[in-house]
Amino acid sequence: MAEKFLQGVLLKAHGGFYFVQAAGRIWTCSLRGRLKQSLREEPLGLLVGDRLLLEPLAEPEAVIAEVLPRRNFLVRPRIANLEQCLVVLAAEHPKPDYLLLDRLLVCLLAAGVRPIICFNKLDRPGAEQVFAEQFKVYQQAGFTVLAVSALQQRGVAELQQLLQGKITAVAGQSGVGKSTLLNQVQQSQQLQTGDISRKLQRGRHTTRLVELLPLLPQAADADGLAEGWIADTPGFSRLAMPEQVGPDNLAQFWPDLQALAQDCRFDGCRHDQEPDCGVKAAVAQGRLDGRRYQRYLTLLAELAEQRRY
Ligand SMILES: Nc1nc2c(ncn2[C@@H]2O[C@H](COP(=O)(O)OP(=O)(O)OP(=O)(O)O)[C@@H](O)[C@H]2O)c(=O)[nH]1
Ligand SMILES: [Mg+2]
Ligand SMILES: [Zn+2]
Repeated sequence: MAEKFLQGVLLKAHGGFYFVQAAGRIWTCSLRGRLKQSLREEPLGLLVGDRLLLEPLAEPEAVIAEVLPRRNFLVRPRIANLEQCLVVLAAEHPKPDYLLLDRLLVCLLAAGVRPIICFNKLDRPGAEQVFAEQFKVYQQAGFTVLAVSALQQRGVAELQQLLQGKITAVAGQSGVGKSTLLNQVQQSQQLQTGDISRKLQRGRHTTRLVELLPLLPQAADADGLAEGWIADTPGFSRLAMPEQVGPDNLAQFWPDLQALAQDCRFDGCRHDQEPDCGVKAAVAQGRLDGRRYQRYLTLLAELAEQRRY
Protein backbone atom coordinates (compact mmCIF):
# COMPACT_ATOMS: atom_id res chain seq x y z
CA MET A 1 0.00 0.00 0.00
CA ALA A 2 2.64 2.52 1.07
CA GLU A 3 4.93 1.78 -1.86
CA LYS A 4 2.61 3.13 -4.50
CA PHE A 5 3.49 6.58 -3.16
CA LEU A 6 6.61 8.58 -3.96
CA GLN A 7 8.00 11.19 -1.62
CA GLY A 8 8.76 14.51 -3.27
CA VAL A 9 9.37 18.24 -2.83
CA LEU A 10 7.16 20.99 -4.25
CA LEU A 11 9.27 23.14 -6.57
CA LYS A 12 6.65 25.54 -7.86
CA ALA A 13 2.97 26.10 -8.40
CA HIS A 14 1.86 27.48 -11.72
CA GLY A 15 -1.38 27.62 -13.71
CA GLY A 16 -3.25 25.38 -11.31
CA PHE A 17 -0.58 22.67 -11.43
CA TYR A 18 2.07 21.71 -8.92
CA PHE A 19 5.56 20.77 -10.06
CA VAL A 20 7.05 18.22 -7.72
CA GLN A 21 10.45 16.60 -7.77
CA ALA A 22 10.41 12.91 -6.85
CA ALA A 23 12.37 9.83 -7.88
CA GLY A 24 14.76 11.80 -10.04
CA ARG A 25 12.23 13.63 -12.19
CA ILE A 26 9.73 16.46 -12.10
CA TRP A 27 6.06 15.53 -11.99
CA THR A 28 3.12 17.68 -13.04
CA CYS A 29 0.59 17.23 -10.28
CA SER A 30 -2.94 18.01 -9.27
CA LEU A 31 -4.40 17.68 -5.80
CA ARG A 32 -6.39 14.70 -4.66
CA GLY A 33 -9.98 15.82 -4.01
CA ARG A 34 -9.88 15.19 -0.29
CA LEU A 35 -6.61 17.12 0.10
CA LYS A 36 -8.03 20.01 -1.92
CA GLN A 37 -10.93 20.20 0.53
CA SER A 38 -8.71 20.24 3.61
CA LEU A 39 -6.34 22.81 2.10
CA ARG A 40 -9.28 25.21 1.64
CA GLU A 41 -9.23 25.72 5.40
CA GLU A 42 -5.47 26.37 5.39
CA PRO A 43 -4.80 30.07 4.75
CA LEU A 44 -1.36 29.31 3.28
CA GLY A 45 -2.24 26.27 1.19
CA LEU A 46 0.68 24.34 -0.24
CA LEU A 47 4.08 26.02 -0.03
CA VAL A 48 7.15 25.67 -2.17
CA GLY A 49 9.44 23.41 -0.13
CA ASP A 50 6.60 21.25 1.16
CA ARG A 51 7.40 17.55 1.27
CA LEU A 52 4.61 15.53 -0.28
CA LEU A 53 3.44 12.03 -1.08
CA LEU A 54 2.58 11.48 -4.74
CA GLU A 55 0.66 8.82 -6.50
CA PRO A 56 2.13 8.53 -10.01
CA LEU A 57 -0.24 8.31 -12.99
CA ALA A 58 1.05 8.13 -16.57
CA GLU A 59 4.42 9.96 -16.50
CA PRO A 60 4.91 12.88 -16.01
CA GLU A 61 1.55 13.19 -14.26
CA ALA A 62 0.83 12.45 -10.64
CA VAL A 63 -1.64 13.21 -7.88
CA ILE A 64 -0.60 14.79 -4.59
CA ALA A 65 -2.10 12.59 -1.90
CA GLU A 66 -0.62 14.02 1.26
CA VAL A 67 1.43 16.89 2.71
CA LEU A 68 4.06 15.76 5.21
CA PRO A 69 4.57 17.77 8.42
CA ARG A 70 6.55 20.99 8.01
CA ARG A 71 9.80 21.64 9.82
CA ASN A 72 9.08 25.38 9.63
CA PHE A 73 7.62 27.92 7.21
CA LEU A 74 7.84 31.60 6.35
CA VAL A 75 4.96 33.74 5.14
CA ARG A 76 7.02 36.35 3.31
CA PRO A 77 8.42 34.92 1.14
CA ARG A 78 6.18 31.86 1.20
CA ILE A 79 8.36 28.85 1.67
CA ALA A 80 8.35 25.70 3.79
CA ASN A 81 11.15 23.61 5.27
CA LEU A 82 13.79 26.23 4.70
CA GLU A 83 17.01 25.22 6.44
CA GLN A 84 19.47 27.89 5.46
CA CYS A 85 19.87 31.17 3.66
CA LEU A 86 22.80 32.34 1.61
CA VAL A 87 23.27 36.05 2.27
CA VAL A 88 25.22 37.39 -0.70
CA LEU A 89 27.20 40.65 -0.68
CA ALA A 90 29.52 42.03 -3.32
CA ALA A 91 32.90 42.68 -1.72
CA GLU A 92 33.07 45.50 -4.25
CA HIS A 93 30.30 47.13 -6.35
CA PRO A 94 27.62 47.55 -5.20
CA LYS A 95 29.05 48.75 -1.89
CA PRO A 96 28.15 46.26 0.87
CA ASP A 97 25.15 47.26 2.96
CA TYR A 98 26.17 45.94 6.38
CA LEU A 99 23.04 47.23 8.09
CA LEU A 100 21.00 45.11 5.70
CA LEU A 101 23.32 42.17 6.41
CA ASP A 102 22.96 42.50 10.19
CA ARG A 103 19.20 42.93 9.89
CA LEU A 104 18.96 39.79 7.77
CA LEU A 105 21.09 37.84 10.25
CA VAL A 106 18.70 38.74 13.08
CA CYS A 107 15.65 37.80 10.99
CA LEU A 108 17.15 34.47 9.97
CA LEU A 109 18.31 33.48 13.44
CA ALA A 110 14.89 34.42 14.85
CA ALA A 111 13.22 32.27 12.18
CA GLY A 112 15.49 29.31 12.93
CA VAL A 113 17.19 29.50 9.53
CA ARG A 114 20.99 29.15 9.35
CA PRO A 115 22.69 32.09 7.63
CA ILE A 116 25.69 31.58 5.34
CA ILE A 117 27.46 34.85 4.52
CA CYS A 118 28.88 34.91 1.03
CA PHE A 119 31.14 37.67 -0.31
CA ASN A 120 31.05 37.61 -4.12
CA LYS A 121 33.11 39.44 -6.79
CA LEU A 122 36.43 38.63 -5.11
CA ASP A 123 38.00 39.14 -8.53
CA ARG A 124 37.45 42.91 -8.29
CA PRO A 125 40.23 45.27 -7.17
CA GLY A 126 40.20 45.93 -3.42
CA ALA A 127 37.80 43.07 -2.79
CA GLU A 128 40.33 40.87 -0.97
CA GLN A 129 40.93 43.50 1.68
CA VAL A 130 37.23 44.12 2.27
CA PHE A 131 36.73 40.40 2.64
CA ALA A 132 39.65 39.93 5.04
CA GLU A 133 38.32 42.64 7.38
CA GLN A 134 34.73 41.43 7.41
CA PHE A 135 35.70 37.76 7.58
CA LYS A 136 37.23 38.47 11.00
CA VAL A 137 34.14 40.28 12.27
CA TYR A 138 31.58 37.69 11.23
CA GLN A 139 33.69 34.58 11.72
CA GLN A 140 34.30 35.72 15.30
CA ALA A 141 30.54 36.02 15.72
CA GLY A 142 30.25 32.35 14.75
CA PHE A 143 28.94 32.67 11.20
CA THR A 144 30.10 30.72 8.16
CA VAL A 145 31.71 33.24 5.79
CA LEU A 146 32.68 32.43 2.21
CA ALA A 147 34.72 34.23 -0.43
CA VAL A 148 33.65 33.55 -4.00
CA SER A 149 33.85 34.91 -7.49
CA ALA A 150 30.98 33.79 -9.64
CA LEU A 151 32.83 35.22 -12.61
CA GLN A 152 35.98 33.13 -12.05
CA GLN A 153 34.15 30.15 -10.49
CA ARG A 154 36.22 30.59 -7.36
CA GLY A 155 34.80 29.09 -4.16
CA VAL A 156 31.86 27.63 -6.03
CA ALA A 157 32.70 24.02 -5.16
CA GLU A 158 32.86 24.90 -1.47
CA LEU A 159 29.54 26.66 -1.73
CA GLN A 160 28.03 23.66 -3.46
CA GLN A 161 29.16 21.46 -0.59
CA LEU A 162 27.29 23.64 1.90
CA LEU A 163 24.13 23.45 -0.17
CA GLN A 164 24.00 19.67 -0.53
CA GLY A 165 20.94 17.98 0.84
CA LYS A 166 19.32 21.21 2.03
CA ILE A 167 16.73 23.74 1.00
CA THR A 168 18.48 27.10 0.82
CA ALA A 169 17.15 30.56 0.02
CA VAL A 170 19.26 33.41 -1.31
CA ALA A 171 19.17 37.01 -0.13
CA GLY A 172 21.11 40.16 -0.87
CA GLN A 173 20.91 43.59 -2.49
CA SER A 174 20.26 43.90 -6.18
CA GLY A 175 23.34 43.47 -8.33
CA VAL A 176 25.52 41.47 -5.91
CA GLY A 177 25.46 38.46 -8.24
CA LYS A 178 22.86 36.13 -6.72
CA SER A 179 21.49 34.92 -10.04
CA THR A 180 24.97 34.61 -11.59
CA LEU A 181 26.08 32.49 -8.63
CA LEU A 182 22.98 30.33 -8.72
CA ASN A 183 23.40 29.63 -12.40
CA GLN A 184 26.61 27.84 -11.47
CA VAL A 185 25.20 25.60 -8.80
CA GLN A 186 21.79 24.68 -10.08
CA GLN A 187 20.74 22.18 -12.65
CA SER A 188 19.42 23.33 -15.99
CA GLN A 189 17.42 26.47 -15.99
CA GLN A 190 19.24 29.69 -16.67
CA LEU A 191 18.17 32.49 -14.39
CA GLN A 192 17.94 36.01 -15.67
CA THR A 193 20.98 38.07 -14.87
CA GLY A 194 21.02 41.76 -15.38
CA ASP A 195 23.32 44.68 -15.74
CA ILE A 196 23.54 46.78 -12.56
CA SER A 197 23.39 50.25 -14.05
CA ARG A 198 20.45 49.45 -16.26
CA LYS A 199 18.58 47.96 -13.31
CA LEU A 200 19.34 50.79 -10.92
CA GLN A 201 17.98 53.24 -13.46
CA ARG A 202 14.79 51.30 -13.72
CA GLY A 203 14.75 50.71 -9.98
CA ARG A 204 13.34 47.21 -10.24
CA HIS A 205 14.37 43.65 -9.74
CA THR A 206 14.81 41.11 -12.49
CA THR A 207 14.04 38.20 -10.17
CA ARG A 208 10.36 37.64 -9.50
CA LEU A 209 9.30 34.02 -9.14
CA VAL A 210 9.50 32.05 -5.91
CA GLU A 211 10.61 28.67 -7.07
CA LEU A 212 12.93 25.93 -5.86
CA LEU A 213 15.68 24.96 -8.26
CA PRO A 214 17.23 21.50 -8.03
CA LEU A 215 20.98 21.66 -7.47
CA LEU A 216 23.51 19.93 -9.65
CA PRO A 217 24.11 16.52 -8.09
CA GLN A 218 27.67 16.41 -6.66
CA ALA A 219 28.33 12.77 -7.41
CA ALA A 220 26.53 10.82 -10.11
CA ASP A 221 24.04 8.79 -8.14
CA ALA A 222 21.78 6.07 -9.47
CA ASP A 223 18.55 8.05 -9.54
CA GLY A 224 20.12 11.28 -10.69
CA LEU A 225 18.37 12.89 -7.72
CA ALA A 226 19.38 16.43 -6.96
CA GLU A 227 20.72 16.54 -3.45
CA GLY A 228 19.38 19.91 -2.49
CA TRP A 229 17.33 22.86 -3.68
CA ILE A 230 17.81 26.57 -3.88
CA ALA A 231 15.29 29.39 -4.06
CA ASP A 232 16.07 32.61 -5.89
CA THR A 233 13.49 34.73 -4.11
CA PRO A 234 13.47 38.52 -4.23
CA GLY A 235 11.42 38.74 -1.01
CA PHE A 236 14.30 37.76 1.21
CA SER A 237 16.20 40.95 0.77
CA ARG A 238 13.32 42.87 2.32
CA LEU A 239 12.56 40.47 5.15
CA ALA A 240 10.64 42.19 7.94
CA MET A 241 11.81 41.90 11.53
CA PRO A 242 9.84 39.02 13.11
CA GLU A 243 7.22 39.89 15.74
CA GLN A 244 9.11 38.19 18.52
CA VAL A 245 12.18 40.40 18.17
CA GLY A 246 12.06 43.52 20.34
CA PRO A 247 14.49 45.87 22.07
CA ASP A 248 14.73 43.56 25.10
CA ASN A 249 15.80 40.47 23.19
CA LEU A 250 17.55 41.83 20.09
CA ALA A 251 20.95 40.88 21.55
CA GLN A 252 19.86 37.25 21.73
CA PHE A 253 19.98 37.16 17.95
CA TRP A 254 23.42 38.78 17.91
CA PRO A 255 25.72 35.90 18.85
CA ASP A 256 28.86 38.00 19.38
CA LEU A 257 27.04 40.34 21.80
CA GLN A 258 25.33 37.47 23.50
CA ALA A 259 28.67 35.95 24.48
CA LEU A 260 29.89 39.24 25.98
CA ALA A 261 26.66 39.93 27.87
CA GLN A 262 27.71 37.69 30.73
CA ASP A 263 30.07 40.50 31.79
CA CYS A 264 27.24 43.07 32.06
CA ARG A 265 26.24 44.23 35.53
CA PHE A 266 22.48 44.08 34.79
CA ASP A 267 20.62 41.00 33.63
CA GLY A 268 18.36 42.93 31.26
CA CYS A 269 21.22 45.05 29.89
CA ARG A 270 20.47 46.36 26.40
CA HIS A 271 24.15 47.29 25.96
CA ASP A 272 23.16 50.89 25.28
CA GLN A 273 23.12 53.45 28.12
CA GLU A 274 23.64 50.98 30.95
CA PRO A 275 26.73 51.23 33.20
CA ASP A 276 29.24 48.36 33.52
CA CYS A 277 28.31 46.82 30.21
CA GLY A 278 30.47 43.93 28.98
CA VAL A 279 29.64 44.69 25.37
CA LYS A 280 30.66 48.33 25.56
CA ALA A 281 33.85 47.34 27.39
CA ALA A 282 34.68 44.92 24.58
CA VAL A 283 34.13 47.64 21.96
CA ALA A 284 36.37 50.05 23.91
CA GLN A 285 39.11 47.41 24.05
CA GLY A 286 38.77 46.53 20.37
CA ARG A 287 37.54 43.01 21.08
CA LEU A 288 34.26 43.70 19.28
CA ASP A 289 33.98 45.56 15.98
CA GLY A 290 32.73 49.08 16.73
CA ARG A 291 30.83 49.42 13.48
CA ARG A 292 28.87 46.22 14.01
CA TYR A 293 28.05 47.44 17.52
CA GLN A 294 26.83 50.76 16.07
CA ARG A 295 24.52 48.84 13.75
CA TYR A 296 23.17 46.97 16.76
CA LEU A 297 22.35 50.36 18.33
CA THR A 298 20.65 51.47 15.11
CA LEU A 299 18.40 48.41 15.04
CA LEU A 300 17.80 48.70 18.78
CA ALA A 301 16.62 52.30 18.40
CA GLU A 302 14.43 51.30 15.48
CA LEU A 303 12.76 48.54 17.51
CA ALA A 304 12.33 50.80 20.55
CA GLU A 305 10.69 53.41 18.31
CA GLN A 306 8.28 50.84 16.85
CA ARG A 307 7.11 49.80 20.33
CA ARG A 308 6.47 53.35 21.44
CA TYR A 309 3.09 54.24 19.94
N1 LIG B 1 33.26 41.14 -11.42
C1 LIG B 1 32.26 40.31 -11.12
N2 LIG B 1 31.01 40.58 -11.55
C2 LIG B 1 30.02 39.72 -11.20
C3 LIG B 1 30.28 38.57 -10.42
N3 LIG B 1 29.09 37.94 -10.22
C4 LIG B 1 28.15 38.68 -10.86
N4 LIG B 1 28.70 39.75 -11.47
C5 LIG B 1 27.99 40.76 -12.28
O1 LIG B 1 27.15 41.55 -11.44
C6 LIG B 1 25.95 41.95 -12.15
C7 LIG B 1 24.71 41.56 -11.36
O2 LIG B 1 24.60 40.16 -11.26
P1 LIG B 1 23.20 39.41 -11.00
O3 LIG B 1 23.52 37.97 -10.86
O4 LIG B 1 22.18 39.81 -11.98
O5 LIG B 1 22.80 40.05 -9.58
P2 LIG B 1 21.53 39.72 -8.63
O6 LIG B 1 22.03 39.71 -7.25
O7 LIG B 1 20.86 38.48 -9.10
O8 LIG B 1 20.60 41.00 -8.85
P3 LIG B 1 19.00 41.11 -8.67
O9 LIG B 1 18.38 39.96 -9.44
O10 LIG B 1 18.68 42.45 -9.23
O11 LIG B 1 18.72 41.05 -7.20
C8 LIG B 1 26.01 41.26 -13.50
O12 LIG B 1 26.49 42.21 -14.45
C9 LIG B 1 27.04 40.15 -13.30
O13 LIG B 1 27.72 39.81 -14.49
C10 LIG B 1 31.63 38.31 -10.00
O14 LIG B 1 31.94 37.34 -9.30
N5 LIG B 1 32.56 39.22 -10.36
MG1 LIG C 1 18.85 38.10 -9.74
ZN1 LIG D 1 25.53 45.17 28.37
